[in-house]
Amino acid sequence: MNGVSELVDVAQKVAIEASEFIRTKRLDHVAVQNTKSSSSDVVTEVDKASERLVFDRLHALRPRDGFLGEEGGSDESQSGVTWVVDPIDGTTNFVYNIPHYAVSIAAVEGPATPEEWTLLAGCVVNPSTGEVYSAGAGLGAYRGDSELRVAEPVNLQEALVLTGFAYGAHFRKHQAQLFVDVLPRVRDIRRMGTASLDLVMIADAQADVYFERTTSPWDFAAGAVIVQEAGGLVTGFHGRAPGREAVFAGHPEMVARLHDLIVAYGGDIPLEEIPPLS
Ligand code: LIP
Repeated sequence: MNGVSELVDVAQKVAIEASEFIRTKRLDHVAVQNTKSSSSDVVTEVDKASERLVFDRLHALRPRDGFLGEEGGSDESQSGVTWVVDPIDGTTNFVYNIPHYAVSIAAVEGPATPEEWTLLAGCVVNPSTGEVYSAGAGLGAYRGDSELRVAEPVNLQEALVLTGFAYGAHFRKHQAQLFVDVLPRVRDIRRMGTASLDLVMIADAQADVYFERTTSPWDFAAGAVIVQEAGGLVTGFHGRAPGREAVFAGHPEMVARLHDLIVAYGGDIPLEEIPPLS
């Protein structure tokens, strides 16, 4: 697609600069500045400063593009392209100095909602390791210069499953109950704490399949392009678009297997029907 490789270059350049900014800031003490949807949903000054940096750089390089950022940054698109940005994905890991957080930058065409967008380009950078994952639609997915390929399918009993937990306490209770049934039927699960890095791990065959609910567009947009370009499928429940209700990612066969297991145990209950904590 015309212009996609330029979008990949821009995403990489800006994500690497933001990653370096974050890495330097992490050398100092980092305090939680505020909480958002719940006491688990933390934000620091560095999240906000990183988003400002990404916004400014993208605006300078591509002034007609739109912007949608986790920390509230937004700008209408005049070009049809919008940047979907998580300035620090995995903020809890960042606060606790666990070296597993990321900058995630995607370019999408059309409305910046997963049901309507076309994914064009994505870049995910882990500041702690310096690893740069990127992909452009039709151009393949890479970690540095190495091309990525999702793992071949295995039986669920031999599958390493990545997942994440929502910030709302009642969602967490439901997720914990669901995993009572899922955990004995898979090799193991990992809750690494950074959705964008979960997705690049899937693209890099470091795990077999990913499933999470309540994810926001900036959590998975860049990772989704990378998984798709690595031969994987990113989808929601019952063939619907991925989004807040669910994101599955992996080899299409693995996604089908985990999807059916989750559905068999009632894991596809609509989010608004999950009961409040008693
Ligand atoms: C977080 C994720 C994490 C997921 C959380 C949240 P944040 O992003 O990447 O893996 O489970 O629900 O979305 O809030 O640290 O940018």
